[in-house]
Amino acid sequence: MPTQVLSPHEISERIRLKARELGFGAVGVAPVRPSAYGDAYTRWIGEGMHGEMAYLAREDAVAKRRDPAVLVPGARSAVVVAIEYYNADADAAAPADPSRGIVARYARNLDYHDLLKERLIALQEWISAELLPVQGRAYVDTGAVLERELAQRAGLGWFGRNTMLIQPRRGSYWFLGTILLDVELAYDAPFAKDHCGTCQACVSACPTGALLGRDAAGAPRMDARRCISYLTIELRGPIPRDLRPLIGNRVYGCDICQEVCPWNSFATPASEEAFLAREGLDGPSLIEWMTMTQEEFSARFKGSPIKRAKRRGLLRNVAVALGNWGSPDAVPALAAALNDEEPLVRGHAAWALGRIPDERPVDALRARLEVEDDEWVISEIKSSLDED
Ligand code: B12
Ligand code: SF4
Ligand code: SF4
Repeated sequence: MPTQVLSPHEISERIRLKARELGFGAVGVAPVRPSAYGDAYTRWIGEGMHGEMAYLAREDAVAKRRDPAVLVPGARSAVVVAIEYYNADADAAAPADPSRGIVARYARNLDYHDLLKERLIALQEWISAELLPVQGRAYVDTGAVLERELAQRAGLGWFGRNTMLIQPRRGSYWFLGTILLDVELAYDAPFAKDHCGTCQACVSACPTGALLGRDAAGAPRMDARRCISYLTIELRGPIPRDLRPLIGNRVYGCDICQEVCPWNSFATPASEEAFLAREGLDGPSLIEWMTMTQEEFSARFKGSPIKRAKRRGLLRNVAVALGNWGSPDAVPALAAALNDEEPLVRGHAAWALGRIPDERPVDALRARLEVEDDEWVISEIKSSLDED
């Protein structure tokens, strides 16, 4: 039990110090209030820009996002933390090599959800034990919380045109986490400035046109249905045919709009070893990944965010990347994938084979067409054979 009576200012200051001790590189405290941008969020959902991420559109979840006090009744303060996960490409040539895949930086080692959540719970327990009794809940990514808005309100940074929360002189390769607490604290000033200025680098660099610039009110807008991160991680079914060629060799997530952001020239490698690339995830061979069995997938991605896509989702992405490479070297792996037990993998392998200027794909596609019974896969095969 806490033994001394501290002022709200002292409490907030000690929370900041403790959060830093726990490894969070940035921390701020914000009052819990209804979202200032609730209408913008609802409009975004209304326009269908969330695609198949139905959890973002559920009525109860929208109400919680619009007001954190609906999510955690009695919540009055939000402690918002950030932790850096940047890691440079160990082999600088890998991203430009179309025979190798690019995994987004956040997914090159352990899943951040577990690590951040554990530390946030430790922080909350420490507050109760050392400062004052509190009730609350910790959230990392998956809760019905507009994390970037709370971060901006807690003074951490601004909403970049790429929609990321950017910290001045630190960049955007930072995970966010929040604890909603039922006590009044002393608050940081919200981050007021927009440091994007006239820069449009992210909008121009996005290969799929997912970034739509700012709206009249200044909100950065994205059509998530076109974002490679959505297409390679969140989307469960086939990737729309017109978007496949634009994905290049990005097999899990995408960092392009962060890579081109001048504020990320300040990024420094993560101090947390859990976020530095583990072997095999920095520029993996696409051909090798295309032949991955379920056992290999489970062993290789133990504790990794990549598990979220499941084997069939990852191999779908790898097939697309191989099709974009278009090399005859990829034919044996793709022809084998035509017989995969997952229709999703077979269909994308068929698409990829159709992009390789070689005779062997035609034979493999014809042979598969004779035995294929999935309507969608048949349509992909026929389209690759120019028979549709
Ligand atoms: C859904 C989601 C996605 C979707 C949609 C992304 C998007 N831009 O909305 C997809 C799958 C595409 C995605 C991709 C990525 N994601 Co994501 N994602 C989320 C999630 C779960 C919800 C985001 C959301 O609600 N989007 C809906 C939009 C409308 O809300 P918003 O982005 O907060 O936008 C606000 C502004 O528009 C603002 N606004 C409205 N009007 C106005 C007016 C003015 C003047 C201003 C300034 C602002 C403003 O209000 C909105 C609501 O608060 C959050 C976690 C969370 N619970 O918040 C992580 C989160 C945003 N993702 C994260 C990450 C790391 C990524 C990726 C980098 C992963 C990768 N490498 O592939 C990419 C980045 C792509 C990108 N450019 O955004 C981090 C971002 C950290 C940061 N520094 O910003 C988060 C916070 C997770 C975390 N806990 O760390 N993600
Ligand atoms: S993550 Fe990639 S696809 Fe998504 S908005 Fe940024 S650049 Fe575009
Ligand atoms: S690239 Fe330019 S416009 Fe985009 S978020 Fe960074 S500073 Fe803003």
